[in-house]
Amino acid sequence: MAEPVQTPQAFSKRIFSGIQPSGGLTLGNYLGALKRFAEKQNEGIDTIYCLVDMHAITVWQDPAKLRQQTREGAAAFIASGVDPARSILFNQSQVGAHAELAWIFNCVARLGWMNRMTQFKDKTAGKNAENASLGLYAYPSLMAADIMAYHATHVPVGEDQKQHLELTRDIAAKFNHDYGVEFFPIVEPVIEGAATRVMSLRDGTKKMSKSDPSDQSRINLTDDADAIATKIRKAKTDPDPLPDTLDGLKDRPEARNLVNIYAALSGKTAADVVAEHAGAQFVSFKPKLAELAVAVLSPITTEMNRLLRDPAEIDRVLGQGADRAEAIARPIVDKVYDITGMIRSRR
Ligand code: AQP
Repeated sequence: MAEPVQTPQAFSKRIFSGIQPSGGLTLGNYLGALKRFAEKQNEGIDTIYCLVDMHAITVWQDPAKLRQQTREGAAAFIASGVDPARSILFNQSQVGAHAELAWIFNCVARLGWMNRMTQFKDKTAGKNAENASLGLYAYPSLMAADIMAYHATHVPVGEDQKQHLELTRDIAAKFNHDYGVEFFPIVEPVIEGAATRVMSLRDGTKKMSKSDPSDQSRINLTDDADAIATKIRKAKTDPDPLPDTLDGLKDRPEARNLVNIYAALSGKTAADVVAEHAGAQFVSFKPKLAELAVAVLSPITTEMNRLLRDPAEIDRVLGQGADRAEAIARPIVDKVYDITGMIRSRR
């Protein structure tokens, strides 16, 4: 007779989040993710952070660049305040549990659910979707596995990832229901702060993205002060001055974006920023924003460059993080094999 499955009844608070090393990281990744990852670590919660290199290859990546971008991403985490001694920091492919659990979740998730994912639609818009990789389609299932392999309960993310987290909840709930267990927690998205969705500097209706073909659309964490100032000076705006209340920014996405960025960088609310700069023209607001962006980002860029001078040390940190991640994920995934009825008799 099969042994009864022991399942945990309560889950202690644990944070997991990841970033794709699919390009250089942007101001959007910093404000929407990295900055908050460091804050969470400082709240004394278990924090696990991952460079999701297996997600990155859902779109073809040059192998040498992927390696470099993964190291750059690790340097960006550390330079933004994530301490690898206090948080677990590693790259996804070093912990096999992610791919193993993703397969099981592929068998739990329904095609209808995947068909509703807007990120897949956005990433294939204007292209031949038939030619997209199966991995890109299954991306949210791997993301659910990333989170559930650690029984993580909270995931700090930007607004764009909300739908994927809802899918993670659905997969976890269906697994629990199908197997009659309470094995996976139902995760909570943590979407907070003034910059949950930093928009492109060229188009206020599009997310700032590391894979946008236009470098002018984003601020990279590796940009120097001149590049930052030039990009902000050239950022698309409208001819009107800043209003005195947030309502006045309603149909002005580019203006709203610059105000939000200012707010997130200064730790103020968007309403405060508008009140402070009411009536200002962009010709005077933009240099102030550029000055603030340089003040916040240049120490991060300097630290990243210092760390990147020793790639072997970055690899060592990632390896050590992977060992610590594996120690948590392996027993969880082994239990999943047990729950699903797979024989594990190797010694
Ligand atoms: N513009 C953004 N504003 C706020 N948060 C953002 N994030 C990304 N862009 C913004 C947050 O950063 C984390 C890591 O995202 P990711 O790199 O895994 O994937 P993504 O959301 O697809 O980011 P990109 O830059 O758009 O990557 P590509 O171009 O490769 O697809 C997530 O928490 C995300 O919310």
